[in-house]
Amino acid sequence: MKKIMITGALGQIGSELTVKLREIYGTANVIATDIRSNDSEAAQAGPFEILDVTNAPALATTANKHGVDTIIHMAALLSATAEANPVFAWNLNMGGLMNALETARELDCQFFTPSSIGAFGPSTPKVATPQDTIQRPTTMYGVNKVAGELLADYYFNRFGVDTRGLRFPGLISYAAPPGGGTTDYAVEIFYEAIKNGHYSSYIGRGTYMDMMYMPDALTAIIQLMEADPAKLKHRNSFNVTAMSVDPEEIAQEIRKHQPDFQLSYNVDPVRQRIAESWPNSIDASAAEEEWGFKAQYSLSSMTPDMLQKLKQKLAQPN
Ligand code: AKB
Repeated sequence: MKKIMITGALGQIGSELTVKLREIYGTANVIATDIRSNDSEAAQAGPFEILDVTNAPALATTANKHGVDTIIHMAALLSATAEANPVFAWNLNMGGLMNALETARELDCQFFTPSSIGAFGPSTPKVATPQDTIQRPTTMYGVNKVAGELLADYYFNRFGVDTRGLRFPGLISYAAPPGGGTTDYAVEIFYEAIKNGHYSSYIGRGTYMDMMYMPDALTAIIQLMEADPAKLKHRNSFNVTAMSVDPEEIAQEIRKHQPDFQLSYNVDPVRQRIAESWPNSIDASAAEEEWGFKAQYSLSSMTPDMLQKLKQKLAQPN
């Protein structure tokens, strides 16, 4: 990776990834793009372009103009929003991916796109879900993710595009909020703990899903992109995880730092159904073996850091 273009760069992952990649590869070498701008560091402190990824010529022109050799394609709808707008989700998630892959093929770029635990479904083994297993998701997001994994593998096998991907669990972070995901409760719970001392969870007690703290997700992207291709048996996409938790376990951990924190439940049937169709825990041993993945943060080491960073953020004037 020498000159990198990121789509969806102002989203939850992109806004932190852009800053981190600029630290490593140089500010001028990381071109952030998104459908709209904002006042974040990712948009303001380096090259930024407005880009709608469903506009194929615009995507190709932007990548060409900056002479990029790597495309990190983040622009997509998350699971709950995709479920509410399935046609739009198909057009954005699949159309955007196809356009980005085509540009990568034309410009001979290395390519990253995230998959998700959403690529699994109710018939997938639920505990320690293997790397290679049944993938019959029942959500539009999951359908997009499975098709996306296959499409990215197709571009590698058919055209030799160096495509790589990760199946992300829910990502917990304080810089930019997630939007429209099923696992967003695991971020909201920290905001509400600090702001109100109470959180009403839309995901039910005992519903386990994998999660990961954002620093581990960023390291994993960079490590995979820098990995020796000769060692990769898989490409799209690797299971990665740091913890398998339910709302109760997160609340218990928050109470170690904020003993009065209260958790109640007001379960949202749509997001609960999505969560129940996903694994309780996934097995990341292929990522560990093929390119050395190892998460640094557990629930207990992440929680004080997340609370402290979020308190600092929320104390700042808007
Ligand atoms: C979502 O909940 O939609 C995402 C994901 C796990 O892919 N955070």
